[in-house]
Amino acid sequence: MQILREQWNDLAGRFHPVSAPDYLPAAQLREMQLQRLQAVTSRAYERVPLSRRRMDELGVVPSDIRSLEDIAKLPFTMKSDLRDSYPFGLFASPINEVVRVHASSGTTGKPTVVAYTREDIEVWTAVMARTFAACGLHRGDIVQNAYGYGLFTGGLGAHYGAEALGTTVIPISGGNTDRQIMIMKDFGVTAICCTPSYFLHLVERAEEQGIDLRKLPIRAGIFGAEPWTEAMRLRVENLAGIKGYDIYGLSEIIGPGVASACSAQDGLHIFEDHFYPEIIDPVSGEVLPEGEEGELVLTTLSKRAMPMLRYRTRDITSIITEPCPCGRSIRRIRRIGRRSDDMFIIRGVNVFPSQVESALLEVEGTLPHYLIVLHREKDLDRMEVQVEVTPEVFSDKVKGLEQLQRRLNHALAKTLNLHVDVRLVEPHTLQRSEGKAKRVIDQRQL
Ligand code: DLL
Repeated sequence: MQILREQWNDLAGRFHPVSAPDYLPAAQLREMQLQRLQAVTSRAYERVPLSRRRMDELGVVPSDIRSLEDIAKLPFTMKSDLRDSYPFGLFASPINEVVRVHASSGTTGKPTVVAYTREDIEVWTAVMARTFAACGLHRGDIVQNAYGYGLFTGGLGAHYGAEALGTTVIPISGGNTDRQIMIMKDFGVTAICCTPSYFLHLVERAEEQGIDLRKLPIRAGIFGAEPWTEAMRLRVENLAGIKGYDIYGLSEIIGPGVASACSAQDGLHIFEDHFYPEIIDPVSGEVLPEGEEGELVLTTLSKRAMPMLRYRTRDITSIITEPCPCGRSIRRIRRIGRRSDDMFIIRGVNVFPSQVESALLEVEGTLPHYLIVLHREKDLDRMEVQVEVTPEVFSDKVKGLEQLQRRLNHALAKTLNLHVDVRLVEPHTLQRSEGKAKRVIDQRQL
C-alpha cells in the first residue's frame, strides 16, 4: 500500500510505475511464477487439509514442482470444495490474520466464502490499480463505482484499486438509477464501473430524462462480472460515446482484478505474476496447447489466506499467443463469452446465451434486453426468446413488427441451427438487474 501511495502515474495514462509488472520480460516473469508456485503449493500442503489429502492421493509433494509444467501434477479445486468446507475450511491463515471476508450469493443454499490477509488486500489493490491504468484511467479521473458494495467483491475491489491509482472515487454502489444519472451529470464523472447490462439500463433511463450521455464528460466504462459480447460492447460504446473495457475476475481467485482489457480492446491481460492460467479440456481435464479454446483454470501465486490450486473456473476462453500492440508482456485471454455450465441443450442442439445475444444484435430495431425461456410442450423442448423492441418500432404499424419478427427468427435460426419462438415485447417489460443479468429461465422439468 505504502509503495502504491508513493507512486505517481503520468496523465497520459500510458506507462506508469503501478503497471511495471505488466511489462516484465518473459524469462523474469516465468522465474517469478515458478518461485511463487513452489511457495503457494507448500503453503496449501502444509496448511489446508483438503489440499494435502488430494495431493497425498495423487502421490505428489510440494518438492515435485520443479518447473511450471509440473503444475499439471497438482489436483484441481472446484466450486463444490468451497461449499463443502463452508465457511472457513479452506483458510490457510489463522482467523487473527484474516482482515476481510467476502462471499458469493450462491444460487443454491449456502454462499461460498473467501478470505484475505492484509497482504492479500495489498495484492488485490495493486491488480485493480493496474486494471484501471490499463483501461486508460489516471489521476484526475472521477470514477463512479456502481458495482455493489458488500459481500460481492466488485464494489470494494474496484474502490481500493481506483483510490490507489489516485482517481477520485464515488462509492455509490449499485441501484437507484435516477440518482446515478444525477451524480454522473453533476459531478462530471469521467468513468463508470458496473455490469454491462446495468449500464445499458442506465443509458436507457437517461435517454428517457432527455439526457444524452454522449454530451457528458464520461469517456470510459469498466465493465465486467457477467458475459457480454463484442456486439454489445460496440452498441454500448455508440449509445454513450464511451470506450467500454472488459474486466474479468472471480471471488474464489481474488474478485475483479484477474484480467483486464487495455487500449487495444482485444482480449484481456491476465495479471499472471499473481494468477497462473491454464486452459484444459473441460471433459478430460487434460491441459491444452496454448491458443486452443477450453476451460480456464487458475492458480493463485501469492494468495495467503486462501490459496487456490488449479481452480476450475468453468469459464471458456483461450490464451492469445500474439504480443499485444499496447506493449504489455503479460499474456491475454479472449473475451469470456460463455461458461461450460451455462450451455443448454434444445432438441439435441447445444446453445449458449451469448450466441442469442450476438444474433439479436445483428438486427436493427431491438434493444439488447432479452430473456430466454425454455419450456416443454407435448414432450418437445421449445425455446422462446423474448426481446424488447425500440419505442419507435413499437409504435409502428403491425406490418413493421411482423417483418422484425421474421428477421429475428432468421438471424437466430442461422446462428443456432434451430427454430426459436421470438416474442417481441414492449420496451421496459423485461426485468432489469442492478448487478448480473439473468438471461435464461428453464421451465422444463428435467
Ligand atoms: O463477478 C468479480 C467481478 C466483479 C469481476 C466486478 C469483474 C467486475 P463472482 O461473483 O465470483 O465475481 O463471479 C465470477 O463471473 O467466473 C465469470 O463466469 C463471470 N465473469 C466475471 N467477469 C466477467 C467478464 C465477480 N468480464 C464469474 N466476462 C466468473 C464474462 C465474467 N464473464
